[in-house]
Amino acid sequence: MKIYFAASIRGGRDDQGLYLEIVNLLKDYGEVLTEHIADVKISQMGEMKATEFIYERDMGWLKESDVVVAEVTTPSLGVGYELGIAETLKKKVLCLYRESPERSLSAMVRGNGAFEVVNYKELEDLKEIFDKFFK
Ligand code: 6IA
Repeated sequence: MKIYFAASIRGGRDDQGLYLEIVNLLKDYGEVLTEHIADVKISQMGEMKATEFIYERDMGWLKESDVVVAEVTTPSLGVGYELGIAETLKKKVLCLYRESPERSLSAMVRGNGAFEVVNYKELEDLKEIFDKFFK
């Protein structure tokens, strides 16, 4: 099972520690192609490689993946783009969102029947969510 994990980079890195924990959990279900998303060395400025290289590499991994898991709490243009491509490629998609009174998930994600969108509160909730999704 090849898993494409998508999460915010330029959109903001406040949840980087959580991304690391999610990647570690996902490794119980398959190979995570995009492990670098959780890398503490990738700041909000992103990975220090040519943007064209990153785009081509990430799109290659997206095509190769069996499923896409996206942490969508921090809004990110890149994640939104990847989700649109994943839908076109007919990938199975799980979006993870932490609800809070001061924000609301985009209707393009929440309202899209092609995605499974799940609210969660903390890391401990994810095992059950993943067990169901990967079953
Ligand atoms: O718009 P964002 O940067 O928040 O988009 C994040 C999403 O796009 C992630 O799910 C990644 O798969 C992908 N992505 C965007 N930028 C990068 C990156 N470096 N390295 C790896 N994946 C990326 C940023 C650019 C750098 C040349 C400064």
